[in-house]
Amino acid sequence: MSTIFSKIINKEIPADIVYESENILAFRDINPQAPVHILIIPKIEIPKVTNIYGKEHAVLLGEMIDAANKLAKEMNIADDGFRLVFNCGNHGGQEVYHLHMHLLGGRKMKWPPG
Ligand code: DGP
Repeated sequence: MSTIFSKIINKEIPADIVYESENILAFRDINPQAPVHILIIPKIEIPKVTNIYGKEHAVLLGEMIDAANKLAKEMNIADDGFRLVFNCGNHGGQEVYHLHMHLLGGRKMKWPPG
């Protein structure tokens, strides 16, 4: 089932897009939890982590990590470090069922997460 992120991919609703390629899109989270909070998503509709199959999606996931590294450098958070997060399902705190990787940085993160 399509989500609000499909509308962002199709440019039907606005988003602060910071990176786009044929396969992925990255835009600023509407409710940022850190000075830098970007969502990196595949353009194809994969609901959540449990729908990822290594052989099929390995290149796509690699591209998402490449984008995170590129954006982290651009936003000057690469040296201090950052956090990449996939929330999966109810206990994982997932709200939008279109796969997305959170890139969080610009402050010291706590562990364990809440
Ligand atoms: P998660 O809880 O992992 O499913 O995170 C979903 C994130 O998506 C949440 O941090 C808020 C963000 N979000 C939800 N709707 C929109 C939207 O319409 N635009 C943007 N930019 N972010 C959104």
